[in-house]
Amino acid sequence: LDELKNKRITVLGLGVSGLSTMRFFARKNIDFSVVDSRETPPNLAVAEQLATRVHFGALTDSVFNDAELIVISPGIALSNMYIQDAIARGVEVIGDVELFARLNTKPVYAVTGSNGKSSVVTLTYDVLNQAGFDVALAGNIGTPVLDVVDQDFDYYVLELSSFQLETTHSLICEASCVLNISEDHMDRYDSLADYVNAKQRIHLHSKLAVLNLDDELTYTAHQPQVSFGIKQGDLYLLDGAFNIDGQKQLQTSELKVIGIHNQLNALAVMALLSRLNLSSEIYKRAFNQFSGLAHRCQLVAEDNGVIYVNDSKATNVGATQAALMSLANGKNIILLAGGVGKGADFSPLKSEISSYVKQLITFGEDKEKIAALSENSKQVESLEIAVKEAKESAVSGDIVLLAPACASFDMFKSFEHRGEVFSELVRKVVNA
Ligand code: UMA
Ligand code: ADP
Repeated sequence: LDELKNKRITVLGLGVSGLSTMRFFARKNIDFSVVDSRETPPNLAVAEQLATRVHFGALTDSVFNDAELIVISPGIALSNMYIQDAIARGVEVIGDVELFARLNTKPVYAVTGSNGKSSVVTLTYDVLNQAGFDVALAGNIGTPVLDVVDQDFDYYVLELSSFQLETTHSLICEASCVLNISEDHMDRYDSLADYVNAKQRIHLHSKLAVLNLDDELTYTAHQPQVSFGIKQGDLYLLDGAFNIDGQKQLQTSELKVIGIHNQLNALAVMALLSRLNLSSEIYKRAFNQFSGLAHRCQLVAEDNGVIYVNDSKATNVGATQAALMSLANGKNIILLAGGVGKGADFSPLKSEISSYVKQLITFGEDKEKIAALSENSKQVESLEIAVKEAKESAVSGDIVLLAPACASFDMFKSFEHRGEVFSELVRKVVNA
């Protein structure tokens, strides 16, 4: 902390993590200035009150002139030319998670991956709570890490995005996990390899690396390590049970959320916490009570034998594939997809669509690209029309699934907003 007091610090970005960083510095009586590339960023008034200097609007050559340390928000790429110039001048650029790492003395469990992070960290948090510990859940899931750093928790469970990991160098973990990797955020990375490298940084100072044996991109040379997989690994699934080192620990039916992907998530949780040697009873209680997170494969309504499912959080191809594989019963899915594809290659979806999707209805910015994946597809102008069309063509036994494989911000405020609008529209058509 004393080191920070002697530095000229700039907080870059005024979103959720920028606000938390400012409040942290203010609590510690550390001076800082604030920069945001937007003319009227969120939290502007708080910044004007707490910072010694502010700059709002397009970045210029001079905004970082006197900075010695930049605390950058995850939404801003390190490749930004002004940031690159600053780095070349010797300015240190870190994120809020790195600040947390430098101050924290408590054990940390950290999770990254393309899909399932929030589900896995929430279930990890639930298990530790069942075991009687006082636990903080923070990071990409929503609560910024510096909001909880000062408090006296037994454990920290952190969800970390590739963006956050790019600017994190000294995080020590009791165990760290890369759950799976499929294409995402290709508007920000030059190659899949860059995205993988960012995620693999989670193991840098880990006491136990957790990897997914079914997904080579999660493989690491880091030791010690523990692996999970559907049929292989230190933890795996066999005959309806979770197996650890060849021993049946618990029936998979104890987990109330459906689908193989959720069972794999449960294995990841047990792998992360394996060194704590918690009893099966504790896992059982947590697994029994976990009803899944909102907007992840959530049942919205059942009407005349047709099931409506909201998986608005499927914001990339991998998540949509998982939803189709978990839910389909033959070729019975009417899939609603579309939005902003973030530069993704949608072609991996083709095989699941041909196996499980009887009709594809697409909307939003990338509707044409997705519609091209199937012969039986239709492009529409809004989610409302998509839901109406789906209702008209569905017959008993069908599932109407919103799993867009895209971000939402062309038509909605967030994936939550998209999921709420969908659920509302469904309730309207089924009650009509
Ligand atoms: N922005 C500007 N100019 C700026 C600063 C930000 O235009 O000067 C824009 C960014 O380009 C972005 C938006 O503002 O579009 C938000 O970026 P941010 O860095 O300010 O984000 P925060 O509000 O601080 O929220 C961040 C995470 N957001 C991102 O990584 C984009 C949140 O994850 C996280 O919950 C929060 O910190 C607390 O740790 C959200 C997310 O979408 C849920 N994450 C991505 C994902 O899950 O796929 C990685
Ligand atoms: P994240 O925090 O990584 O976005 P979430 O738990 O919020 O992960 O789930 C995001 C999406 O991925 C949802 O559509 C969910 O159904 C799906 N999903 C969850 N776990 C997995 C998994 N292990 N593999 C693939 N998809 C998954």
